[in-house]
Amino acid sequence: MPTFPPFPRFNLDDPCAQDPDNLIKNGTMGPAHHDTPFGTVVDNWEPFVISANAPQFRWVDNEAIDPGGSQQIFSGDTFDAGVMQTVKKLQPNMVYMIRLGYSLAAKSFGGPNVRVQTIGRKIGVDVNGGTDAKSPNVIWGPDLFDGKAALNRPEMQMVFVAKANQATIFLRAMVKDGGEGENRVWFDAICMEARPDISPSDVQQPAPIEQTLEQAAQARADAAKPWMPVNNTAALWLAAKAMGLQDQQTDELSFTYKGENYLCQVFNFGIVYCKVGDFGNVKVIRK
Ligand SMILES: [Ca+2]
Repeated sequence: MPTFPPFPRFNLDDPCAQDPDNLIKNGTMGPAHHDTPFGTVVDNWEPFVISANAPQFRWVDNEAIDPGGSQQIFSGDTFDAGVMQTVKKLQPNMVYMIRLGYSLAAKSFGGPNVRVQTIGRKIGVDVNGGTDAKSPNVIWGPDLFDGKAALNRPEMQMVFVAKANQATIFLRAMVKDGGEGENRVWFDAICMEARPDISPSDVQQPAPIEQTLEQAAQARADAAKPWMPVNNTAALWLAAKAMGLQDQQTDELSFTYKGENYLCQVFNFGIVYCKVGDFGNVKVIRK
């Protein structure tokens, strides 16, 4: 059975992030970017924060390997955070390969970048397209704490077998040393392509952990696009009102769990859900 690494060559042409067949959107990491509560993040990517303290995010054009600048994450303190993108229109059971081409890590003591061994990077994938970086379903590659290594590292490559029509790619930075200096990480040149030449049976991949009913209801609520017309005579609505959850933010949303049909609905202070037909047994996930 082949093992990875070594990884096969990419079929995309370098700079691969600019190849029109790159499945990652805005793999050049800019220049288009948007505001988030943590700073600016390049378009088609969103920030995630795992540590209690959040670093700052910033699109920059000071360090990059391909055009359009790069995504920087920085803080004077320790942090564990990154950016993610959900890639859609995937083919279940197809093998895909991803590569973070450039991941520079350095400290600054008020001047040039100083390479250190206390800033790590790793890439991950949720093969179900989930967007929770803390989920045990995220498959993480190895840590790379070598401050001198930035370009086309095997640790920053991964093959995975798609299990749904979408998957979420995570680029994560971990800072161990909160002492002097500013900790900085740059991400650039992210590429992804289908690899029909690799058999899914040749990829060792942990099986996704089964969702609980509550997690399935939460995921469906997260995927909803409030605000929609609301059925305000229904059991879920009446139960939520009785629980004091205040105003609804979605209509009833249907989802399936273990082959059974369920409904959920998002309110200001929680998500209510029940099995279709079992309207006397409404449960709540309080926010
Ligand atoms: Ca770039």
